[in-house]
Amino acid sequence: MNMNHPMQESSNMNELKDYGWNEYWENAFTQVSGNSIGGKSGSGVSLEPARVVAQFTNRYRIMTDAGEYAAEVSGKFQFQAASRSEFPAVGDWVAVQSLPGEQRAIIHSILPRRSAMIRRAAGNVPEEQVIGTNIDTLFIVNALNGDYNVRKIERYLIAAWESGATPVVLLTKADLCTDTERRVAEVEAAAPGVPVHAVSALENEGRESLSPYMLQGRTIAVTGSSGVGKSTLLNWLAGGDLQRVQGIREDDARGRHTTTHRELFPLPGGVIMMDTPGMRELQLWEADDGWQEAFSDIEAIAETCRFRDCRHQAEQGCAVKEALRSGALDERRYESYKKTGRELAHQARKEQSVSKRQKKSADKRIEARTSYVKHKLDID
Ligand SMILES: Nc1nc2c(ncn2[C@@H]2O[C@H](COP(=O)(O)OP(=O)(O)OP(=O)(O)O)[C@@H](O)[C@H]2O)c(=O)[nH]1
Ligand SMILES: [Mg+2]
Ligand SMILES: [Zn+2]
Repeated sequence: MNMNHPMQESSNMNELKDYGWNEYWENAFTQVSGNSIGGKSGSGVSLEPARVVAQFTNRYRIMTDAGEYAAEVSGKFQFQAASRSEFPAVGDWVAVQSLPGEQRAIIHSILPRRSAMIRRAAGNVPEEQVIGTNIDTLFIVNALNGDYNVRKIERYLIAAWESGATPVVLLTKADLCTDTERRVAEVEAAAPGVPVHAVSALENEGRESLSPYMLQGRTIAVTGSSGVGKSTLLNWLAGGDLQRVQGIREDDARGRHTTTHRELFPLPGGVIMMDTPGMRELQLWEADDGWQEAFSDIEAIAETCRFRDCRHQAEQGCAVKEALRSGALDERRYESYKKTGRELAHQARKEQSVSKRQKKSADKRIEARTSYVKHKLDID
């Protein structure tokens, strides 16, 4: 054993503890690396655990127990990854080979994710993009000014429920709003089972309502459009300026992104927060379960329709139609339910046709190879 190696002190993983390292991850690491910390993997490489703190295309910043390193994935990893979502993302726990003299490390594998927030990447080819992983609580942020939009919150909730993280809706800039209570109630009606809190970082209001989430070792990710106050929220909760925020005069500059990459920050008290760049639009990716969960109230009403296969159109005894008539179900919410449902179905069809095309060309390759082999061996 090389006693000079910083990772040999496995009982003292202080740096990593600040990033949420615990027994669960220690076990997961042992499984993946096939050995204990500082031990050798099957290929003889000495592996250590680390957490991905920030990502810049193919380069990562990771936290190891010896401090922060720059990292890239190994050649084998790159070769074996079938899609972009299989590459490390911010929040991932990884097994790395560190090159201490260079403050650099090679990522060999990712420990199985406990949660993953995924959206459809921009572009024509359906492809998933991982926003963040191993998130315990997801703060869905909407500001109580021009940005306020219940339908947008519903979209985030679909992705959040699908991710495995527990969603919480935060309505920021409460100081700019005169009917906060009505809006909180409105969002609560569109977010069954989800806590909704109004806060103002500017006026230091509503902070205590967030304390149930600020738990030692927990990871909270903050998502929402640009300018809603995500980084301001982080700084406020951290009690210091960790992130740059938009200048006052830029406040209404739409499309201006102040935060440009995702990053983890350990806060005093032990919670770990992930700041993210604002999203112009959250494009949904495969999320049937998340969709059902986000609209569980409508699903519950539909269960009481007279016919099990009711399409809520002209059927007799349709509970959904009745709820819309009585006002128990908001028309706009029902529209949003149908629209997002159609969107998910359309996207699933697109993915299917792409995978069919991919399968076809794979079949062709196999066919070509087989006939080549047959030709070589002169058989039929
Ligand atoms: N009135 C008011 N303004 C706020 C509050 N919180 C944030 N702001 C302002 O909103 C603007 C945007 O804040 P940021 O924290 O940079 O927003 P962001 O969501 O991080 O934006 P991106 O990084 O671009 O995604 C800044 O000018 C803040 O000062 C608040 O509670 N009240
Ligand atoms: Mg920001
Ligand atoms: Zn019905």
